[in-house]
Amino acid sequence: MIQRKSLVMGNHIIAGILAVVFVSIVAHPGRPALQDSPQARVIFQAAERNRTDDGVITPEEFKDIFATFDINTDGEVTEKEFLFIWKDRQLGDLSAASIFFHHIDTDRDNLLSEIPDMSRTFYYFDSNQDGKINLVEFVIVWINLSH
Ligand SMILES: [Ca+2]
Ligand SMILES: [Ca+2]
Ligand SMILES: [Ca+2]
Repeated sequence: MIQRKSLVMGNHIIAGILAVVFVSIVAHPGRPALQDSPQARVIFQAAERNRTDDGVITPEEFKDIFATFDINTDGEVTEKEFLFIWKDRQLGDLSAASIFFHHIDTDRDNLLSEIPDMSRTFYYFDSNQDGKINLVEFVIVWINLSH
């Protein structure tokens, strides 16, 4: 239950909202117990500052992440490119990378493209559908996608 009288303005409300988001997602039946990923936090912090240092990943910043993986800049990311950058940036073990790649290849053509894969993936990350990806959204979905 929310204790309305104890709510104070500002960061406490934001922290409270994030806590509710966390709890509502974690408490969802069938989901694994709460997990954290320091790697995902590091990626988030770097990615969200790419254009606007505002604590959220915008669609433009999300495209920048995609561009990082598109080594030959042909607009598509192959699994080979994906694994190469994953390894190069030390994002974790390669079996997780492969699982991640195939989860976000939403049309299953073994290539990641902006349409439809990245736009769907952005939508998937953006749990509260406010057009931005916050830290909590990012970490939770990142963990789900790499397992
Ligand atoms: Ca940002
Ligand atoms: Ca695809
Ligand atoms: Ca969001």
